[in-house]
Amino acid sequence: MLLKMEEQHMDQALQATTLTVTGMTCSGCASKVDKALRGLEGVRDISLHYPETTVGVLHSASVTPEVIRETVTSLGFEVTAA
Ligand SMILES: [Cu+2]
Repeated sequence: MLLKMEEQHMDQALQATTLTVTGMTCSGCASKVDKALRGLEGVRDISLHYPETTVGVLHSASVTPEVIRETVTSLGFEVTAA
Protein backbone atom coordinates (compact mmCIF):
# COMPACT_ATOMS: atom_id res chain seq x y z
CA MET A 1 0.00 0.00 0.00
CA LEU A 2 1.39 3.36 -0.99
CA LEU A 3 -0.08 6.75 -0.25
CA LYS A 4 1.52 9.69 -1.96
CA MET A 5 0.60 13.29 -1.53
CA GLU A 6 1.39 14.63 -4.96
CA GLU A 7 1.25 18.26 -3.98
CA GLN A 8 4.03 17.81 -1.44
CA HIS A 9 7.74 17.50 -1.99
CA MET A 10 9.11 14.01 -2.41
CA ASP A 11 10.84 14.00 0.96
CA GLN A 12 7.51 14.70 2.62
CA ALA A 13 5.57 12.02 0.76
CA LEU A 14 4.09 9.57 3.20
CA GLN A 15 3.76 5.86 2.67
CA ALA A 16 1.53 3.44 4.50
CA THR A 17 2.96 0.03 5.33
CA THR A 18 0.81 -2.67 6.86
CA LEU A 19 2.31 -5.66 8.60
CA THR A 20 1.07 -8.62 10.60
CA VAL A 21 2.82 -9.04 13.94
CA THR A 22 2.47 -12.26 15.90
CA GLY A 23 3.69 -13.01 19.41
CA MET A 24 2.04 -10.10 21.19
CA THR A 25 0.31 -11.66 24.19
CA CYS A 26 -0.86 -8.60 26.09
CA SER A 27 -1.38 -4.87 25.69
CA GLY A 28 2.11 -4.37 27.16
CA CYS A 29 3.61 -6.17 24.17
CA ALA A 30 1.51 -4.03 21.87
CA SER A 31 2.63 -0.79 23.48
CA LYS A 32 6.27 -1.93 23.24
CA VAL A 33 5.85 -2.39 19.49
CA ASP A 34 3.94 0.88 19.22
CA LYS A 35 6.61 2.85 21.09
CA ALA A 36 9.53 1.33 19.19
CA LEU A 37 7.96 2.11 15.82
CA ARG A 38 7.00 5.64 16.85
CA GLY A 39 10.62 6.13 17.90
CA LEU A 40 11.86 5.58 14.37
CA GLU A 41 12.95 8.70 12.53
CA GLY A 42 10.43 9.40 9.77
CA VAL A 43 7.49 7.54 11.28
CA ARG A 44 4.41 9.77 11.52
CA ASP A 45 1.75 7.51 12.90
CA ILE A 46 1.09 3.97 14.10
CA SER A 47 -2.18 2.10 14.02
CA LEU A 48 -2.09 -0.82 16.45
CA HIS A 49 -5.19 -2.13 18.18
CA TYR A 50 -4.33 -5.14 20.32
CA PRO A 51 -5.46 -7.97 20.16
CA GLU A 52 -5.53 -7.33 16.42
CA THR A 53 -2.24 -8.39 14.83
CA THR A 54 -2.36 -5.90 11.98
CA VAL A 55 -0.08 -2.93 12.46
CA GLY A 56 -0.27 0.09 10.20
CA VAL A 57 2.70 2.42 9.86
CA LEU A 58 2.49 5.84 8.24
CA HIS A 59 5.99 6.94 7.38
CA SER A 60 8.19 8.93 5.07
CA ALA A 61 9.96 7.25 2.16
CA SER A 62 13.21 7.24 4.15
CA VAL A 63 11.79 4.46 6.33
CA THR A 64 11.97 1.13 4.51
CA PRO A 65 9.73 -1.87 5.22
CA GLU A 66 12.94 -3.71 6.20
CA VAL A 67 13.67 -1.20 8.97
CA ILE A 68 10.11 -1.51 10.25
CA ARG A 69 10.29 -5.31 10.18
CA GLU A 70 13.67 -5.39 11.93
CA THR A 71 12.45 -3.03 14.65
CA VAL A 72 9.59 -5.39 15.45
CA THR A 73 11.62 -8.60 15.29
CA SER A 74 14.38 -7.10 17.47
CA LEU A 75 11.76 -6.87 20.24
CA GLY A 76 11.17 -10.62 19.98
CA PHE A 77 7.97 -10.58 17.94
CA GLU A 78 7.41 -12.12 14.58
CA VAL A 79 6.39 -10.36 11.39
CA THR A 80 4.44 -12.81 9.28
CA ALA A 81 3.47 -10.40 6.51
CA ALA A 82 4.69 -6.97 5.49
CU1 LIG B 1 2.88 -8.77 26.70
